Amino acid sequence: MSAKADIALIGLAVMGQNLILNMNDNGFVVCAYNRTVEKVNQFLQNEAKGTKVIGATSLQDMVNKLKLPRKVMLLVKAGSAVDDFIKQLVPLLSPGDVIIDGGNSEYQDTARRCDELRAKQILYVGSGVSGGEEGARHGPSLMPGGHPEAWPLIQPIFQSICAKADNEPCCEWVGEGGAGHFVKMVHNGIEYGDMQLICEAYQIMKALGLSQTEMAAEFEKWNSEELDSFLIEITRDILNYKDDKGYLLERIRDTAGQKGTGKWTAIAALQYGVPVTLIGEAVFSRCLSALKDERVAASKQLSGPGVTAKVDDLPKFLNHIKHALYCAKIVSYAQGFMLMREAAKDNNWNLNYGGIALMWRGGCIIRSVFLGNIKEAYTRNPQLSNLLLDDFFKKAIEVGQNSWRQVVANAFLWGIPVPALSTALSFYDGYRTEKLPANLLQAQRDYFGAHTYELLGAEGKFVHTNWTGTGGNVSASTYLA
Ligand code: 2AM
Repeated sequence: MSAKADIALIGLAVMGQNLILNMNDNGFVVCAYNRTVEKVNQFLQNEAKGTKVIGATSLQDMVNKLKLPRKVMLLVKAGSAVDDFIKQLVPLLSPGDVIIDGGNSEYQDTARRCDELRAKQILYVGSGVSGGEEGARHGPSLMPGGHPEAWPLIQPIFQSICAKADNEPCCEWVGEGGAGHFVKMVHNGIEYGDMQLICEAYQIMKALGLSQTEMAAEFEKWNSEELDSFLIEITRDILNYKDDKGYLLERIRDTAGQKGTGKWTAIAALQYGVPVTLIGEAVFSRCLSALKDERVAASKQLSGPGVTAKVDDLPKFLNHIKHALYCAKIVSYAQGFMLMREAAKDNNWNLNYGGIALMWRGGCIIRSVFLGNIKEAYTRNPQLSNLLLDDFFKKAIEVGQNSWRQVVANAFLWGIPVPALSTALSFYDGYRTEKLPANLLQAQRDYFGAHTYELLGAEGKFVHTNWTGTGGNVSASTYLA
């Protein structure tokens, strides 16, 4: 039989199946394969019935059915499953063939695999795929990176199946090595931040005594304004959702799960030394929520301010909450882009920040009108050093910052936790502060550890002071604190 498939896809869980059907809808012939081979036939006889999808009974069979250069996409569990398949595939492939990992792999794993396969002349791609099952089926956001020679080979397929925003594909080449998976990781971190901010807004509204219907109406309104986004929209629907026992939301246990990509973003932020504080707080908030039993016990022992949340003008305060959420969201994205910028420097990636905003504009979980504004900011100035310095966002914070301060200050006085809203405000105030108290910090470090400091006006020259007269004049050059 002559080779006829445009691409093979390994991994027939929901995401894999939906991507195959999406490729099929777009006119590509896909060869499906799975570790548990029975699933191939099940898929062909059910979900893929009546399509052009073909199946393979073994990896060799799959490879034989592929047009040259071969393209094989993996949608299997991140980790050793990816390495196992690569190991089995390499002897069956030829130089110039492409392997794509569409799972949630760690970007350093992708960088390593890309290097290892480059040596074997296999073009490796690690691609972020976002949008959940729906996105995979009807148009995900795709963030491919890896061996650049693979891009022209997979571009027609990727840019056909992806989401479109303002008629442009939400898929562009991200960069070398692990760039695609890094950008996907930051996307997921930002998703954690967006969700946490919405949860804090909900918590404040609840404390103010709003009913779920009233909250849903508020989210509905926000969704027609600058916060127009998938996450605001689903929050409205969740608030409105009732089953036979009434509203479901209040019956859901308040302990958040996580699969790790938010944590990876926070770890990367610490490693690169970038203050991605909001995502960090979002991850820690999930950790705190998971301590349900401890919280229940503590709630009986630890006192709060003993006041009830109350405002004179509720509609006005709800508008404050909206502005607070919007301003904090601007900070969160500014921080995420700061992280990508630093990682790009370190890894020699030439990241296109406007292109990344466009990739996230549609198809994925954080899709929003806001990302269109970010895209425009980078179109106005591709060298923009920080989103906060773009005129559009500068203005938005000017308009919203008093509201933001009202919400954070009141939440603190009422004893309502707002870790993401408040850390964003502290970051904003820190970022715009010309002189931070780090002069004292440097003095302390020099006092106890002779770590030296620079004098204003003599930067680059490190000096030590014998603060007590007994510590000596020798500076520490190796010990770090
Ligand atoms: P399976 O159907 O044979 O379990 C999501 O779990 C997908 O990843 C499934 O297609 C699953 O295959 C595959 N998968 C999970 N762990 C795997 C492993 N260690 N090796 C190969 N495939 C794996």
